[in-house]
Amino acid sequence: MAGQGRSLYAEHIAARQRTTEAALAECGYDALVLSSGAPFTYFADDQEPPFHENGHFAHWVPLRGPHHVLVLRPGAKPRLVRVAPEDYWYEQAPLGSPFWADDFDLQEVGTIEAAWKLGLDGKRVAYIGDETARALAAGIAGEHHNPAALVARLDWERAYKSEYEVACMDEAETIAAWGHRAALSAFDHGASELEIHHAYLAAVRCTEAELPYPTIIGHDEKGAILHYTGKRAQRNGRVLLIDAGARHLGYCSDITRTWTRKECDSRFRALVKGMDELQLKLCERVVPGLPYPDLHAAAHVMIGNLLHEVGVLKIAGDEAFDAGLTSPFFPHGLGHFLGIQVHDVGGRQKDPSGGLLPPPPKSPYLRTTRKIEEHQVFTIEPGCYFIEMLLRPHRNGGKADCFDWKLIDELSEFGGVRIEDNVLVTASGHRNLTRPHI
Ligand SMILES: [Mn+2]
Repeated sequence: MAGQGRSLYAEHIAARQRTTEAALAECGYDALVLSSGAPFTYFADDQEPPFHENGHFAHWVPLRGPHHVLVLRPGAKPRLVRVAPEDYWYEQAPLGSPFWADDFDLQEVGTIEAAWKLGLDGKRVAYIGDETARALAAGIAGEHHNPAALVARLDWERAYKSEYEVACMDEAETIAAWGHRAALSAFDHGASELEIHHAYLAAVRCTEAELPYPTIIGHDEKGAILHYTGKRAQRNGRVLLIDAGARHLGYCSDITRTWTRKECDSRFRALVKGMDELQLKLCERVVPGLPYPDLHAAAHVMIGNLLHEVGVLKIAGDEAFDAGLTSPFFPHGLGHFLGIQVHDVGGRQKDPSGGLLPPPPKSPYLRTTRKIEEHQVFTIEPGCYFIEMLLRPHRNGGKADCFDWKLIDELSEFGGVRIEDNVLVTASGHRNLTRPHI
């Protein structure tokens, strides 16, 4: 990252310093220690899941790997201690000259113990991370580990993306789009779920463990399983629902597309086309000041209207939503914050001090209840699925004649449709980060 990117990063670090200093002052601390985290093993095993750095640490610096320590104090350059042990089991690549190095008082040590020589005696210090035993040994009392009031303030700030972060996310969109285009091409040629997955990985040029989340690649009826991670070998699906992202410098993209081949039922194809159109209309409604749950409610009505047009529902969208008849088709939230974590922090916060806004009772899975504001990045991902478990209670319910059950049974073999873009909130609306690419 050179030139303009370099100055964007300097601005990002200056903003982190400013917001951290304010949060420390409000919570009565003199310093904050963050560590990148410790790997862990499965029960009774010596194998580890892929390591993810502590998000609070990753918010400052894209330094990969466990056990690094960052010490933040008001008015002082952040001190970053990189743990680089002599080791022949794992690669210990030299750091080189990363673009971020000048923004830290950077030190390299050979042991984890050396990284925890903090030099903060007599200060009121908070620690955020999972290496609490080391923090305790370094003199930070347990009551100052992950203090809720401080974590809430930092989570709140993470919702407002700096220009550096948006540039990282733009790149993550570009990379994921390579994968989505390769997946579409493979699907058009009749590839299996497993082959499409491999085509995706080859195109994004990373391992599966480096993706922000496991790919969801479902043909036909499997598209109705919201987190389907099976990878079947059968070829020639008629529908492909693919939900897959990428990472750049720790920042995620999260994109879903639903594609059909000519063998797919024309009524299901109308559902896919209608979902694509209404997804864009929902993006157009994004504006600072709007509570995200209002957008979620609008999605229910629009999806209800689409189901009405296709003939699945015999009543209009607003009536269907009021009667709870859109939820069996759209049983998840419209979207979530996106950033270092694919389901990023802070989406249900009412304010910086930690108050929460619960989701509406009809939509318990909605992850974003916060008011929409400039610089937020979130997903807009309306969907519609034929999920027998959710439809069954309605087959003999009081509103059973509001549904065309014959049509539902005919369309069920095509699974479901979801269209997901990532959007940045601007001063007057939004910028769609995904559509320029796929
Ligand atoms: Mn998503």
